[in-house]
Amino acid sequence: MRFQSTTAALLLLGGVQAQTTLPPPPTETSSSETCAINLTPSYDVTIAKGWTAHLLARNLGFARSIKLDGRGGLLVVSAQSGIVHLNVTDRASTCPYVINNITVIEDERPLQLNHGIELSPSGRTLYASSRESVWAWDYDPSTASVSNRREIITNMTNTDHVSRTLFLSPSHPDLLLVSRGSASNIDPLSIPLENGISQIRAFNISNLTSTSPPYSYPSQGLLIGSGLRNSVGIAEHPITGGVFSVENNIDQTTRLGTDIHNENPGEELNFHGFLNGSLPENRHHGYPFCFPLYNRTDFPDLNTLTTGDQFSLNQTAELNDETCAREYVPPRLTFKAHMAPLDIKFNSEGTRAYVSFHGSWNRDEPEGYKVAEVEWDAGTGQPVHSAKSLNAARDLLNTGDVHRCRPDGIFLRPVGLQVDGRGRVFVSNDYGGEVWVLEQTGDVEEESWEEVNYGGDDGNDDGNDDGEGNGGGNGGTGTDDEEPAETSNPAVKGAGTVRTEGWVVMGMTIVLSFVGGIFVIVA
Ligand SMILES: [Ca+2]
Ligand SMILES: [Ca+2]
Repeated sequence: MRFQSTTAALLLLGGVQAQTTLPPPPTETSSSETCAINLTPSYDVTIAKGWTAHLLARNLGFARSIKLDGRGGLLVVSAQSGIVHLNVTDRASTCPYVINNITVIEDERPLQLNHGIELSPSGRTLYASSRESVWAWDYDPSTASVSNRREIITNMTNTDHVSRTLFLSPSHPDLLLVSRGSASNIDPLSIPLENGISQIRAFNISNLTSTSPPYSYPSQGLLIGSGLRNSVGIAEHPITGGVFSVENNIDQTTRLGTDIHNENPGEELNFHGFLNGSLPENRHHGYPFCFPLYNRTDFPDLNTLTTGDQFSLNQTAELNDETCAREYVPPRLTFKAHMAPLDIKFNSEGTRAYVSFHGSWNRDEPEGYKVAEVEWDAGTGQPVHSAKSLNAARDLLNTGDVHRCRPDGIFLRPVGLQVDGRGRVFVSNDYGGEVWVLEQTGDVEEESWEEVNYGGDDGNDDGNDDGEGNGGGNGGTGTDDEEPAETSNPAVKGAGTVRTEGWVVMGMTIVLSFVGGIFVIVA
């Protein structure tokens, strides 16, 4: 995220506001019609067969990460406005709705909370982050109030990527994981590990007192992963405890002088090992040297590269595709370029993970603007799909027409995810200031899971691109996590619709290139 433009967006979107018109309580039980009491979206979405979606709340400003407090509260970080508590109830229905909103934390400059939120297992300590620091408060869920603020981690400020995702490990709740992104697209500052840039680090919070000095991010904590350009979503598999993150990859990419930015590199799902002391020896995932191939079509100097293999932008004696394969950990899965994954959350069984894709700005044909699911093997704790898969992410909730995702309108840009005890998926939307709820109500269509790989053993090497339509058009003026647009006040006319259509979905001018160990401007 780049927040100099976010302030304007907040002003235009109105910041956090009390919800003044509340829906009446439901009068029926267990009926899809019951959810008609909820809000009507102002734009179209499509939802996968077997799932329902409805809009739960709006007027939440630039809604980023969300957290269920275990007492019926959904906490929402509204960037640079504060944290709001939505009192969510089902009453006799399976359709959640919001009774009221309570402001938990006002915009407390110079805090400037902008993305991350966590709660201790007891639900009594709240954590939230700014670009510079992580803060903790005592939290009372019965009154949605905080007290005793203290700064626990600091020294994280840099330009460009300023969201600091917080993740408290369920298996090791003494460890708070914090992700810090790069200061530019291809950032030489991320190379020395002591800069603490493009890393995930874990901090022991069990021994902190109210008078403990804050940790310094670059020099303290346990290194979970490096070479991670901007890994915004972190999750732990509920059965095995394996830690994964989703990473936003570089833009405006060229290889050997050829523009490849539309289809490569892919976004990444990375595996970080376990917090029980068995972290892998090699924790460097490649950035800013190596990047994963997604689409092989017309890729310069392809040789034997397949989807998921990491490549270098140029081939030198010091840095080339072989170096990438030898020195750096490849992603566990690769997703279509520029979809901008911002969160990942598992279901309780560990059989699937939900991923929010904020949406693209750096490609001609827009992609993302959706919530997808990725199938997982609960026993191994690893994705079912191979690292070569082109379609590991299956769409659940999509923007109806991504070509309409322009800065002058409200549309779906999913950010934070939460899964409740009933398996429902809560989704925040920063550009709409909204929260959606997804619920599986029937069987999914298994035929939609046809596997497409590049290379590998299945022989399916047909160059298909995940069934992406050739919709033409020239949308994509939306932005991804790192560059929110200067939005104008959305004036979307009329109400949108929620359609069930199966799995059918509805910059920067200077480029740094790493050549022979030196970063050069290639324009
Ligand atoms: Ca990588
Ligand atoms: Ca990107």
